[in-house]
Amino acid sequence: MSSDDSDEKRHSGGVITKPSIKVEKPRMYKVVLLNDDYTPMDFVVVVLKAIFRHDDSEAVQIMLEVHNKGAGVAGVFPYDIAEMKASRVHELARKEEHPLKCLLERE
Ligand code: TYC
Repeated sequence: MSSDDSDEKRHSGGVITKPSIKVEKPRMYKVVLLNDDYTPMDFVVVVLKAIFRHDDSEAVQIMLEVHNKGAGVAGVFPYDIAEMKASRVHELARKEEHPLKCLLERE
């Protein structure tokens, strides 16, 4: 590329214009964990640590929020990652025969 046709250097009437390259920010999705009466609290904490990389105190806090309010946000991610984490939650829960569920909510 020659030095005078790059986006950064293009200008009109002495005014430097913004580069015309469009960079969309990804839509973000909350993974919302749902309460139930049967999944053990310890298991929910393990899930929040293993799948959402929360530390022990964050994981306990989120688990208690879900337990007390009915739902709570485990994390916020671009769609593909949110979908993958929700699948891993359901897979782990099914394996251990717990009814734990989560859903995605667009931010
Ligand atoms: N309510 C469950 C219990 O009392 C604990 C629980 C917390 C279950 C969060 C699901 O997403 C959940 N054992």
